[in-house]
Amino acid sequence: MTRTVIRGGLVVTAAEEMHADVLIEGERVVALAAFGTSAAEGWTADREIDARGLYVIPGGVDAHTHMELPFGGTSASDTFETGTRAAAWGGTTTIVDFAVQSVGAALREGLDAWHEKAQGNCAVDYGFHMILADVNESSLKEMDLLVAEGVTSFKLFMAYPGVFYSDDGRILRAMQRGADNGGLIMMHAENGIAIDVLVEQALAEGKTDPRYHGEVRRELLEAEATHRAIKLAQVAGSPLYVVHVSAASAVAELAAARDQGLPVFGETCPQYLFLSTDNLAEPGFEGAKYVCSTPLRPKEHQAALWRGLRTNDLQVVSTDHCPFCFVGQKDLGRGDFSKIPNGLPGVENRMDLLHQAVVDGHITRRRWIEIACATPARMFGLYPRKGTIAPGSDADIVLYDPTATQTISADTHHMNVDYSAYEGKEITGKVRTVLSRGTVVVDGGTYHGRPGHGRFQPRATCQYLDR
Ligand code: DUC
Ligand code: ZN
Ligand code: ZN
Ligand code: ZN
Repeated sequence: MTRTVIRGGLVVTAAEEMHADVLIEGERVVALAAFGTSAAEGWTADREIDARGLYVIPGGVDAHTHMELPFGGTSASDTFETGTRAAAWGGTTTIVDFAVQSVGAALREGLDAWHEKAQGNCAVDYGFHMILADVNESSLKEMDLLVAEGVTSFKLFMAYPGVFYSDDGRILRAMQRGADNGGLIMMHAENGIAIDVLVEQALAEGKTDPRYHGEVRRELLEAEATHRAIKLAQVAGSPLYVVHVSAASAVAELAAARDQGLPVFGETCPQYLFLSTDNLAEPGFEGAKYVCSTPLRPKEHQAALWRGLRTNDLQVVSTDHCPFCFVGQKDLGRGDFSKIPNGLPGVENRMDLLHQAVVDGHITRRRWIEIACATPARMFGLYPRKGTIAPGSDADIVLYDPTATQTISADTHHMNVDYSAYEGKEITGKVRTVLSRGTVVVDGGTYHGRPGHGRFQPRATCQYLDR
């Protein structure tokens, strides 16, 4: 087995920071030792990696991606191959993507189809959540089987009537089943029925520009749905994970529930922390680049999101990576904002943007690792295999240069999309080297990975709950 030593870096995990050397055998971390000690100096290795001046951090865990998702009459532009390669470039070594149940079809059919897309194509490890688009007796039963094979979380939609939408009765049934089998219910919390009325009215008034996407998807309708989801989960005795929280009032709903001791969790995304309705209102059709759901909010909401991340009322930052090209895809909504495919690219940018948040003083260095690596791993049953650097963990490790600078741009990114939502943004910090299960996949600006290195990761149930 290849023995690798990473020497002289600052190891940062959610729990601690220490100047330590890391010993890897094959795909696993086998030991850490304070740097300069005789233990570490005695290690012999086939390969030594010099990490002086660098952070040695766990590979990022992005628990919310949509590679090649069929949506809005088109399909997300990153395949599992291109999207996981971009993830690796950005220091993310595990993604959890969403397999989709079609209405009238079995969960199995959807899951098999997503395995087919991913198998043999991924540069880094991956798992699946399952989108429940058709809750019925047989799909409820199938949930148990999926949990047993490591697909332990299920996304439901209060939005998108006619596509993914579930009514409250179906939601309650799925939550009851999840309470029983350990599956974690993930909620897209927006009142889609009300939103569709507002969409129709806006279009009738000739309001067709991208910025109206943000106006009709009202904050109140995110807060209302978040509140309703929490109450339904309480009735079902089920934990709840609310995805892509963007509104301050939705954070307040989560905080109130958590203060009551309810097992309610919240995720936000870099786009809500760094972008705003100002972007949606960019001239011409530019705003289409920023159309996603939940929508970007006025800038004032950002402070509540950062505060939520600091107080742990929000626990995870994932990307909801769902890229559509500006030319040829976002275009579908010229003259009708409701036809712009919803989604933003970001899987490559998350670790850097959150490091910038450390530099800017929004979060601490350890909190960076907690919200981007450790907590998503625990939330979705991957810890400590993923999300930390400890004896026995997979050697998914990033050497991160905290002083290097870079400018985010579509000219240099690796995602298969023709624009960047963060074009021109200057970042202090940059990925130097990325190991995925002990294999160097990125090193100093060169890609060494290959499709098929990434393996499916069966997951345990949520590790924040006693079962
Ligand atoms: N939101 C998006 O922006 N894209 C895909 C699905 C979703 O809920
Ligand atoms: Zn969603
Ligand atoms: Zn609180
Ligand atoms: Zn999503």
